[in-house]
Amino acid sequence: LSNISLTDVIYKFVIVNVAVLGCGKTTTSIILSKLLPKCGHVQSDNITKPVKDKLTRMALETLKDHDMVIIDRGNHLLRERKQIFDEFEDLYHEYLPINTKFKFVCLNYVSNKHSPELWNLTRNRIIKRGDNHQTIKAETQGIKFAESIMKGFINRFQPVDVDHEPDSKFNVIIDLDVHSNESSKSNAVKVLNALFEYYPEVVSPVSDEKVEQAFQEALDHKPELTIKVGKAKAKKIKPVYIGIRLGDKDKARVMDEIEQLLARCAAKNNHPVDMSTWVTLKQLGRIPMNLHVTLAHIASTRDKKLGKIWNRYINEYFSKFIQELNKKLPDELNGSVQTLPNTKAHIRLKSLCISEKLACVEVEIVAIINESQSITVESTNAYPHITMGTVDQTIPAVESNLLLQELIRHCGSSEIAEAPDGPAKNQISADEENFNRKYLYKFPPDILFEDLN
Ligand code: DGI
Repeated sequence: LSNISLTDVIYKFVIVNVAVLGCGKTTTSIILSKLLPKCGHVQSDNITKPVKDKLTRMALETLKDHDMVIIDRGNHLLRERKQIFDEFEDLYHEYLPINTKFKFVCLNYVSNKHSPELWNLTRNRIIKRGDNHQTIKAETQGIKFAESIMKGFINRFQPVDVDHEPDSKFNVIIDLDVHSNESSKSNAVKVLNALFEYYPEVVSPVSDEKVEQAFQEALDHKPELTIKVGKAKAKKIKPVYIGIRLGDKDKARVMDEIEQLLARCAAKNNHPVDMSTWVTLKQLGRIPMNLHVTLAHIASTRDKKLGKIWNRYINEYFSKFIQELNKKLPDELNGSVQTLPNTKAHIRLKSLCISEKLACVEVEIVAIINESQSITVESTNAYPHITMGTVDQTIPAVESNLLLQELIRHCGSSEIAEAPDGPAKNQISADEENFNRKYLYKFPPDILFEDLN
């Protein structure tokens, strides 16, 4: 290394796009690679999986006989930009002389990701492009599908931030516009002018005719590689849980029943009634907006026996409904609660269980009624329940199971708790240390909630 003087340094130029779909990255990249004789173009869309560091390796390979390379990928995330810098540093010596240095040029396509103009222009382009793309087939997969992919990119987009790494590592940032119908041509011209200004030794001026010709040729471009996709093959929805939902009125009624139960027990005055958790939950607004009884949770598929219960709900009872859901867009369904048609459930309140951490109501699922099939009541939870809330967000609702297990096992069975409407005697006996802050109060036997979704 010591033999290499500064004048021996070889500079290579790496042009990095930062954009969302339809900005004209590929079109602009093609124009530039046509007009800059020593400029190569590598495209992430042409890489089949696994991707790993292939794009950087292709760029480095290209730089063996080019001065410049355009990395044609969206790079809409800081992580992707950082990856480029890191990989160049780690890998370049496998391809290029050790005295190579890089000038990183950023083509910044997006100044405001919320701009309606940007959305309209890019959306129209992607629709018009139809299936003429390696992976996004707007025609076969449908406009909605293409839109959902585009929105995903826009939502995740992290703007160029010159003051912080990784973007502070760019040597030059060229701000581009996606406003006009000929944006790719005007953007290519902007890039050529900026490169000429910064690096006149490597870039020469280009005539308008040549730009126009390259633009027209770029618009005619058809991708070489095409990855076959089925119609909206994409993602399938994955239910997270199946449960019985309590509506707003049912929620108010459960809360009222709890208040009454606690008041009755307090009035008896022969057992301690600890209101603190219940009061805390109410004061801190920790009672979930929507209450439910979980019938089956996907986490239970880890267990062979419980997994069978999950499978019966998903693949047997409700499989048709889930198939119907799969016809909708995955993004629309993400995080949503869907109501099964023609299906109602009846439940009965059994006991209120309270610890310092949470409150839950143990329930009996009396029946699940479906118009066209009989459904066996079963739950992946040993003790079906409604979690009424945990005192802080670090305590997951799933802890209800532990409390119920502990309390009910301690009593032997929830059915034989001592006081029918008072706290189970066992909870305040032997194991005082552990149990004096955990209570089980039995509801009267006739509190039914019918026709729940
Ligand atoms: O997803 P990108 O690589 O960012 O976008 P692209 O270059 O593939 O462009 C998307 C579509 O829009 C493609 O069919 C070409 C077309 N297009 C790109 N730039 C322009 C353009 N069409 C017109 N009329 N004018 C442009 O400047």
